[in-house]
Amino acid sequence: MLAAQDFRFLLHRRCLVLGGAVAHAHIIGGRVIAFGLLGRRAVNLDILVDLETDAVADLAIYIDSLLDIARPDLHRNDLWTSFSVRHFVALNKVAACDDGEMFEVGHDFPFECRDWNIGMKQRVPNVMTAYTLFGAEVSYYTGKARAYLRWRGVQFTEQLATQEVYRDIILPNVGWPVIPVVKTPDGQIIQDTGDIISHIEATEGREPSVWPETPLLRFVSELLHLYGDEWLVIPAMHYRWSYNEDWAYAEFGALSAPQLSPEEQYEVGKKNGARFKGALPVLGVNETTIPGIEKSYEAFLDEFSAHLDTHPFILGHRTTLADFALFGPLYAHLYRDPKSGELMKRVAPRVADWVERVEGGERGDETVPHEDTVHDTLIPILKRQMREQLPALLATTIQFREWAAKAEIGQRVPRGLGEIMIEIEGCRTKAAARSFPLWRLQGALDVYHGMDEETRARADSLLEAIGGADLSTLDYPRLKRENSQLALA
Ligand SMILES: N[C@@H](CCC(=O)N[C@@H](CS)C(=O)NCC(=O)O)C(=O)O
Repeated sequence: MLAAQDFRFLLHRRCLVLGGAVAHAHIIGGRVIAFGLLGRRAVNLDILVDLETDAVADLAIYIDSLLDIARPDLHRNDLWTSFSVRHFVALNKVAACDDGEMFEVGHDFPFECRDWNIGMKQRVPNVMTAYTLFGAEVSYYTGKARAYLRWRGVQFTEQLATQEVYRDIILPNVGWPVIPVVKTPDGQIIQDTGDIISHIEATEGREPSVWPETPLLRFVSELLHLYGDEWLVIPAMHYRWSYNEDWAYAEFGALSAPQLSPEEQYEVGKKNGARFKGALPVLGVNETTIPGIEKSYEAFLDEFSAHLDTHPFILGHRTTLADFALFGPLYAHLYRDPKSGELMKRVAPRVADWVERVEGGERGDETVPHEDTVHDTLIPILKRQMREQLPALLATTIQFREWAAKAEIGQRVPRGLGEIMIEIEGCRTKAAARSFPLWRLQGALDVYHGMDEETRARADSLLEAIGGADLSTLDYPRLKRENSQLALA
């Protein structure tokens, strides 16, 4: 075991690409707890670097030590010559370069390392034009936002959502403790990954758009947004809290109180983590449903693997919103949590590979427009979504209509509206009727209702084929976003 403090590293995340091989490590409470080379692609190296100290040498020594243990077969001197470090994400620090110039190290910042020297190829963004992402590596929706921001290519730095950040930034601006939160270059604070993505797409106007160009695929991307955000949260939370509980407490503690000892962090993490673990009954994760959740998740992994056999990304040849949406559950919880990651890498290495590619900012081929057809290999996943999530959504709309009938326009919609029954692979249980999924569903239905007749007919055939025909006539009172909350429109 390496003690991180030996190298004067402070908590942060990194990606290292070592001539195509990748070193992977986690540091919790100041200790490296897992590392290894992942074969061919990059990855997060959760190391902690204080670039204000003797960073270059420290980093090199640290990586050297990791490699020594992880891959003693590799000859270090050979590696250093081709060594480069990509994606120095979230290093919200200023580093002095050899020639004395100051750079802020931020998003996607390439370093070249030769003979232990790191030369900086690209100046970092002016802070005045950069976004700040407040979040955490352990967080589902932060992973989604980070992958999007990195792909979008906007300048951003990431700041850990410590207790102070919650107190000074999140609570005063958002009103409740939630991550991720983005601060825009003009000082606006935005919560909700959907709002963050829509805002940046609209203000930056970059090409290609995160949404596929064609209307049917755009609809499918919104359906999968709904699935990734609001249904795959069930297996994500189950695997985290059933198989990675202690690890999660250590992570929660390390992020909110990095200054404490590992033992103290664990205690803090246990307290903070209780709130998240407490969501299990809300989601319907219990002894009755766990067998169904595991069966469904493993089948989903098979289906997604089969799709990835022939298509690099969810909608085909390039990254879109659908990838970021599924990346939410499939990264922090189901890939990065150690036990869950083991499962994914064992039973669905293609999915783990996709996670690494999306995490690494891979874009695919952006020169070819999408054809407006849904690949056959996506159908089993959409069928699974409709089979499991649609009944829960329909039941939630009933509760929502009842609530709305007594509410005023503009009234805040409660997060939970009552109780519904959910069913996953034959396992039935009670769960909360959560209102937020209706917001994501509204986004998908708006695309559906905006289609021309010809596209709508194709969408109807798709819905018929996947068991989603009920969506075409579904109608419920409209929702809007106000002050980072849902309100009755
Ligand atoms: N719809 C929100 C969900 C954000 C969310 O649930 N974040 C989690 C962490 S990954 C959280 O902070 N939850 C606190 C809570 O639900 O009370 C988004 O997309 O940003």
